[in-house]
Amino acid sequence: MKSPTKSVLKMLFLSIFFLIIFDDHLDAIELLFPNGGETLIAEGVYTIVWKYTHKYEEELFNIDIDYSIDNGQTWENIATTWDTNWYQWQVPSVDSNQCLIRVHLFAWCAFVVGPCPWVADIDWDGDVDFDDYTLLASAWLSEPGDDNYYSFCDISNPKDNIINELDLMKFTDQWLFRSYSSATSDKTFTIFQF
Ligand SMILES: [Ca+2]
Ligand SMILES: [Ca+2]
Repeated sequence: MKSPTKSVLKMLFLSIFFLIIFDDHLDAIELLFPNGGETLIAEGVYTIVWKYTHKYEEELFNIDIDYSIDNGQTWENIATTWDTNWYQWQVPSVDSNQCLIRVHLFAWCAFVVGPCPWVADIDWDGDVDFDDYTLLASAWLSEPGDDNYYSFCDISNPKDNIINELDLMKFTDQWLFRSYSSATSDKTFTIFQF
């Protein structure tokens, strides 16, 4: 049986390893149209198009679409949609060459209250980062009944009522996972009113 000290050392070692290696941001969204330089006619109907990837089959995405006519100083919501990559937009009656579109995606899980169960987002704020790591570390090697036990740190599959390497492995798999992502037009576009 390992001593707690050895296990903590191992945890620190693994932590340094994954902090260096696993720096990818998942579920990025990319706006394709309008992405800057276009001229749209006021009150015309255009298709806003974006793309994104699913990291997990089980997750669903809500997508908020906003527009700005003052280069991002203020935003108006166009619609909230889900799990699609386009939206037909009737352009408002405005005249501006300082227009932007912004799409914001966030993941959720059907029939689950709280964070998606496969996400090591221990503090439920939408991403897996140092704050979650701090919670995991403070519950390290604890079991139910211990003062420092925190059940949301038991993210191993299956849950086994101890916070140990299995939870850390799960955590490293999901390091820097984010359940949200935004994309804005690269440059302004024009809405032209006759
Ligand atoms: Ca978090
Ligand atoms: Ca566990």
